[in-house]
Amino acid sequence: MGMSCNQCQESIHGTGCTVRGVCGKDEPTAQLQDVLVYATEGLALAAEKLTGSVSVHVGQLISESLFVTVTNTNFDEDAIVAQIRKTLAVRDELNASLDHSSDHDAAHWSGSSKEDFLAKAASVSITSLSENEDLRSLKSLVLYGLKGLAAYTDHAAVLGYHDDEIYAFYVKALAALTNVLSADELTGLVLETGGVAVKAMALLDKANTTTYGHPEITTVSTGVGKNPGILISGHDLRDLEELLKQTEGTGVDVYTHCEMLPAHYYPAFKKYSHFVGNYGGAWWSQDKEFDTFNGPILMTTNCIVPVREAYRNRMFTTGMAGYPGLKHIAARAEGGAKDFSVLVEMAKSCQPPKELENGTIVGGFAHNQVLALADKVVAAVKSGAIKRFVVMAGCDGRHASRQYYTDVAAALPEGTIILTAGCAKYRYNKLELGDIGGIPRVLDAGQCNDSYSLAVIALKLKEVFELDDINDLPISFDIAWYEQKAVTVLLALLFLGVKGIRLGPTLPEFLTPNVAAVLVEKFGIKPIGAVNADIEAMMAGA
Ligand code: SF4
Ligand code: SF3
Repeated sequence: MGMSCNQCQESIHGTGCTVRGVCGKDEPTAQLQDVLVYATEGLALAAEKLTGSVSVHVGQLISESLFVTVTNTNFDEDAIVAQIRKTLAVRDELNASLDHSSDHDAAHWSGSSKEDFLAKAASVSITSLSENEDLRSLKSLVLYGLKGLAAYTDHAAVLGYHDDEIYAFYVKALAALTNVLSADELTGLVLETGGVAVKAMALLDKANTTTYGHPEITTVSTGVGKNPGILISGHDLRDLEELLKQTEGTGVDVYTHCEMLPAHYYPAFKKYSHFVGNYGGAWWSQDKEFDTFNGPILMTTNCIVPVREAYRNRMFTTGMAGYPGLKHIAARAEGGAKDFSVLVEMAKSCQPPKELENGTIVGGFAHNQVLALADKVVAAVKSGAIKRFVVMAGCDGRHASRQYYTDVAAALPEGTIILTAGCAKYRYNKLELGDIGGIPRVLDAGQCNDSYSLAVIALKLKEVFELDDINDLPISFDIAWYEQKAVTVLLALLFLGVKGIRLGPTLPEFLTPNVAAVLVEKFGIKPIGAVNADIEAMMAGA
């Protein structure tokens, strides 16, 4: 039995990835990730038996273990095995404290070797979730929603923010996935995942804005300076903070890459004069950009693409990210900071980055900043200067079909504002789209989790315009997805009652025709179509 993975948008059509992932994940890595998910379900079954709330320790461990399995986060077999062992050890502690022996298959796995885990993988892959393909599809939707959720709760936890209710939901939902459930029960669980997703994004928003201030309108340089630099990618703001502190006064500049771009919008990071700009585009072009960057690269989370020799010895992972052969920067000790000195020392002997472009990107339109401009925005809607908002948040990816998003952005009529978040923005954030009365036509709220900001803005507009239904606003949703965080964001939008979302570049491979039909019927989800036809429909409110 080979690997079986269908969790992302680039999954092989018709079968999922069964030999080697399009992402570069090989069979043993995929199988160990399945075992890790299964072990995490075992932990949830043990935690479910406890009375009282789920401990922070267990909640955070669940977040970490699921996060490891998010697309393009961790390709390192040994790191995944270590996480399986850690998860099983805590499960065993819980069961011992309850004097409980579990009948979950993973009950006796504790002393297993990597080979043992691999031998068990076939029985715990995604296909084992249910023999019925529609039920399996619904379970997959829940599981992938939980994986994305886990990334967000892990980021919040890193900043000291936890939510008992979210952790209790992990336990309930993961335990439920091991049971036989009806389609109705699973549909309920899907919607509940969306509700918890809203909570998790709100929690992370609170963690980020309380720690680093509210994002402000910011112009970010895409050029390069004369000093050597360190490039930081992924989503972890605390790693960035510690890196900025440790590079201050060293003559080494810090640049953001991909989803770290929005860090420039936070007030707390503006004081660092060596935090100079953003280098490159979305994650999938890193195999070219990392080569010309010339200095060390730190991947704090996804998305990692197969690492080329040209920069392998300059690339580091940390947190839940991992890649075989790369040096991993260890977790911080309680109350301490991570030690990035190896990157700083390496940078000092590196050439400055080679210039790829020399422009600017404007962003920082998270909810607080947009609400500060609310009078202006509302007046522009009332005067007809703004005719429609189009939410184009989500992920970017490799497929040429994503040119659709560039073409839509370029062809949208002048009275439209694009609301974005996530790396989807790289398809159009360097186009000259102008402004409407001083309001830029692309408002970037931040990382994918900052899609929460877009929901807050929509809800505020609904209140200002005294509407009963969010769908009566002049807003269309034209979302791009790739990995499981986008699944989480999608479920959050559905929970908030958003209807008629266009989803592309393709609908998820893990949705069976029957499950897709339910989403179409209940929520009006539709695949993207031709650029002009979609624009015409969106402008007409369809
Ligand atoms: Fe394939 Fe995506 Fe799974 Fe990678 S994460 S193996 S590309 S489905
Ligand atoms: Fe991008 Fe990987 Fe999803 Fe945070 S960096 S949005 S794909």
